[in-house]
Amino acid sequence: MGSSRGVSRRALLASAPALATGALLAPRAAAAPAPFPQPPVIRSQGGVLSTSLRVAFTRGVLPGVGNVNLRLYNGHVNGPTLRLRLGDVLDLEHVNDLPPNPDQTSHADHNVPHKFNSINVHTHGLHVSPTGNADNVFREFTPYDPRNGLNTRSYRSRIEIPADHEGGTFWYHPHVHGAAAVQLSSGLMGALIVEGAIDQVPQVAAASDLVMCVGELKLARGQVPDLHAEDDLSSVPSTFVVNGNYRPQVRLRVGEVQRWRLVNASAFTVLPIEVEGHTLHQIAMDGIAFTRPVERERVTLAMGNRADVMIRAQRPGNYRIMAGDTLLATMTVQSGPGVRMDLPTELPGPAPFIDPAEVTRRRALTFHSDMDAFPGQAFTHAFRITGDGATPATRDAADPSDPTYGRFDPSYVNHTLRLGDTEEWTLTNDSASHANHPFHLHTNHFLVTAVDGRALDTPVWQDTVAINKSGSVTLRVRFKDFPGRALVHCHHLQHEDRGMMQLIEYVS
Ligand SMILES: [Cu+2]
Repeated sequence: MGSSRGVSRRALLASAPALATGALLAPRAAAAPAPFPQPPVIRSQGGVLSTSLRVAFTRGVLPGVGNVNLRLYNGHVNGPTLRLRLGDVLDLEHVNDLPPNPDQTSHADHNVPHKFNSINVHTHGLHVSPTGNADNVFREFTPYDPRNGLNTRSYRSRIEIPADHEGGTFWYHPHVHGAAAVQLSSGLMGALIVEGAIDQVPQVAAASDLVMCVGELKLARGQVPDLHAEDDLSSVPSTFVVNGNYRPQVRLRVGEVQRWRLVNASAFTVLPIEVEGHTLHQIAMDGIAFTRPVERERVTLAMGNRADVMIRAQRPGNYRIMAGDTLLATMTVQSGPGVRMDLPTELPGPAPFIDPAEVTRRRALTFHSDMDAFPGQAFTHAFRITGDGATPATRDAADPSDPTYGRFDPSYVNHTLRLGDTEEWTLTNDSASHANHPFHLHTNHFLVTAVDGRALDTPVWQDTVAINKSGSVTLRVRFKDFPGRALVHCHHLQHEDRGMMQLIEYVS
């Protein structure tokens, strides 16, 4: 198999048989001293990372939270960390051991949540092919179901990482339209690391390299409620976990510098992350290195965003790692002998620049939500993307007030994007009161040049960007080398599942 497991322990869910014998969690203190509980790490060997991700309901005790029964990768909240090098192949077997879908394979309205037991995989942020067996989110890995003649539960994906890919922090999760919010709320996510030039920077190489993948579980009596009728996951209480652990502790010595790979794997919540008494030195955003570190008191990550930050431990004590009012983890700076470690001053990231003269086409998209578009139906809200390329209404194509206007249609290509072109998109959130809508483009990073009408002093390469309430974002993007169909969507996954998504097609 060519994989190796990391040595550090983390909160493991006991499988059902283990639970029956009373064996739950190995206390973390009994393991080798680890700076922070990390998911198991699976590395590529000889240019290939080959492993199996099995998704099944797993019953057990999540320490600090209680009894749970969740759809999980390999029995853990938060899947393994996949660690690759430039030019490697990611060769995954996906085993779907979930029960058959009660609602079978189709649904009358595609934008009503459904098919919670079908999975697939999206390698969020990777610049790889979106077609075939690669980062193709239109595949559906159904569970074994004798009723529909599908007699397999094993699927493969093969994703080639280009040799000139950026080195950085990415992540993976299932991306079946209609099921994404339920499945991420159940703990189906994991970090994906591509090693690259940033890891060779001496001060970065000297620092402990820790994943902090923040998930938001939606638990009602230990389970994620399937959405039926008026059930709405937004109203289910949130339990935030870091690498699958509830409020874990990270330890540093005085003066120690660590590199943290922050991942917002929540389906619902923007995370303004800060550490009491400490400054964060951001070195990368969404897997792309900066050209030099940027000091921040707070790093705000929309759903899907990642930030690599470095932190230098100050005086001994306990410090809270917060996301707004939510305690995510604790940082303990140990008393005793300190160390002297340096922060980097220069980084190898690409210049944050696309010449506006390159832009050959402009598009304007509006993220629009209506609270009572479908009165009397199970799901009354409509989440749409209007403006250029909007999906015609299915009821009455000539009537833009038809509530089906602007919602995802898997058979309608909203935007044809020519490889080699450079475009400028303006994204608007026309709601003053409703949520922030994080925009995510598959396959290509974009350069955010303006937020809420103000040009950024230093534009930022991103693959996901928050569009604030009554706000806007301007971005420039070059469509590079991979033809095929892919998606743009809101990364509030309940909005995505209900239609705030568009089909794009990259063409040669
Ligand atoms: Cu949204």
